[in-house]
Amino acid sequence: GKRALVAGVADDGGFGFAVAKAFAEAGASVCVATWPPALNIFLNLLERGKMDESRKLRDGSLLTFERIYPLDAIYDSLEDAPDDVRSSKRYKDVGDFSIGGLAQRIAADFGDQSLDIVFHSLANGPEVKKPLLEVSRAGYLAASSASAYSLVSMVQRLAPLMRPGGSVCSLTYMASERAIPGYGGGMSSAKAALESDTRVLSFEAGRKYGLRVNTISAGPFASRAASAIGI
Ligand code: ZID
Repeated sequence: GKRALVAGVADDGGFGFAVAKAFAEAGASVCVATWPPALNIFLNLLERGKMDESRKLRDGSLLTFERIYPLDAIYDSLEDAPDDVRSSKRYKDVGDFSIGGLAQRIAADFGDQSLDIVFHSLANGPEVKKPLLEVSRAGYLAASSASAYSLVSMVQRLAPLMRPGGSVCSLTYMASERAIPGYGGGMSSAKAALESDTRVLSFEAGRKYGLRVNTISAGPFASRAASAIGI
């Protein structure tokens, strides 16, 4: 069977969960990667059965995750994370939460050529409510780091673990190509980068690894992230 990794699942209310569920319905085993600040809450919800209704698959069984990895996609290696993050409550006990750490864990758990699908369903724009006219350099770069470079880094580190013919996919938003008020904080810029990077990565990773790289421009969905901007 196929194995999928969905990065950016921390509850049952976002695209990542729905995508993970669809992969499971199609017969794949599904691993997810969760932002450390949200990891404990997610594990608690799972354990206490709070998501059993949404986990229900067509055959009556419950969606289960083969692994739940910690992931903070703004770090490529553990050394990149500042000490105050590494020693903070939500991060200190989860092990290597970087993208490099994720790749190492997957390689250790399943070996090389063990992944068929990598689905990137994460974004973060700390100043998303600010129009571009008011966005700080730090806010703009943070949005690009979490929402665009994270894909580049994931392909760099996970493509070598993927089987030829495998597929990488992310989610974007039309504000990359049209001016849409309310999608601020440099998130429109980050999505434009994500879309351009998708074209270049599909060329490069297509040739080097035989992979496909795509992005889907999503419609509105009242996830946790989207509720922050009033969707
Ligand atoms: P979500 O909150 O369920 O998922 C985002 C996840 O990212 C969360 O689990 C976070 O914990 C995680 N995360 C944040 N920072 C980090 C980090 N540094 N490292 C690791 N994980 C992190 O929200 P979602 O399902 O809306 O988002 C999933 C993807 O869909 C993101 O790429 C979105 O940009 C994208 N998307 C969502 C929507 C939407 O409506 N929900 C739209 C387009 C694209 C959209 O914004 N009209 C208006 C707006 C929109 C569409 C139409």
